[in-house]
Amino acid sequence: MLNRRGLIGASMAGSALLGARAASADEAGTRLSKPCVISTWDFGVPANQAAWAVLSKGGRALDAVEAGARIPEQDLKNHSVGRAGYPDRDGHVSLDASIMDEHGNCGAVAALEHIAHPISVARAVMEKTPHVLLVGAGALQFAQEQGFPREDLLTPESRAAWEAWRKDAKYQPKANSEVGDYGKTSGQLGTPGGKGNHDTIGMLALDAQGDLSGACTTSGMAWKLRGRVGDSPIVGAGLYVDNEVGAATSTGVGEEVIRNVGSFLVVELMRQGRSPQEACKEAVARILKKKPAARDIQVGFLAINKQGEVGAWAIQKGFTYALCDAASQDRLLPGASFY
Ligand code: SD4
Repeated sequence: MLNRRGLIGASMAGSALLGARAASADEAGTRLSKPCVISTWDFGVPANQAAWAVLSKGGRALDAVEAGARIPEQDLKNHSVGRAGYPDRDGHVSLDASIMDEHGNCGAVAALEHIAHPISVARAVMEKTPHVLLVGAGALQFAQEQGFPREDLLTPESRAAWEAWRKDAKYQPKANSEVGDYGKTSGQLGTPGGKGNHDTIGMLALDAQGDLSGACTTSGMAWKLRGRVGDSPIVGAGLYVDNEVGAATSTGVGEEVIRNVGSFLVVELMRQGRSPQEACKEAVARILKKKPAARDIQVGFLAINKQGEVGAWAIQKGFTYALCDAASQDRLLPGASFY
């Protein structure tokens, strides 16, 4: 059996192979005080504030992450989560979300249309059904039975962006083939999964009782094939919480995360003694080792352990994450990366 030292040694060897450029300070991660909440991307800052309103009153991490995730879901300027999310290649806004609590309960929805708050539907799946994941028409039917309003989520702005994309789109049945040059031709979306084409809020909270929960919600990759489901609603891929150890979430090209069961891997690495930062780094290294071409796309992991230590690592520069505890409400940090 490998001890902690052996595992870290293996990680460093893997990182060296990848030509890691991150400074040693990047290895350290950050420590927050309890309660605290962290989220992916710049839009995590206002989301964290909504979560903080729950946490600062002694509320449960689960309530905090749901409240926080609902902020970008309802933000009409955010074209990557919830209402106003960019549609699939056929013009359907199709949402994925998952949520997980301190008891290991989880719920998720995938390819859900017409409901602006998939994170709350995911919570309803967790709390009101014997199931974990509902998809498509069944998820919509369930949401409506639960009283969630049905609405048209494609805003005029998102429709215009989709129509502009359609002019040149080749409709190849391949994930994100149309943005495969990372926006060099169109100048529009940028690196798949990167800033400008990022699509997920992953949020992790540690409450005053020391309990962890997580939420992850997205409209997925813009212009995806109809029916495509990413990592965000796949428990273990886009999100995983183990209240004994820590929690992790991911953003970026979900196919690469699913292949490596990324968030579960991060949590298991923390269980074996890695810091959140080391665990995120190793999970990204695993993706790159299996598929070196993944250096051209973006995947980022974010993690927290029971002690409030936080870590993040991405394939490329540009990943940001937001942190919030009593000392600092709106901190935004760049994620360390291999390239
Ligand atoms: C997905 N992981 O559907 C999401 C998208 C994302 O930054 O987070 N992009 O694959």
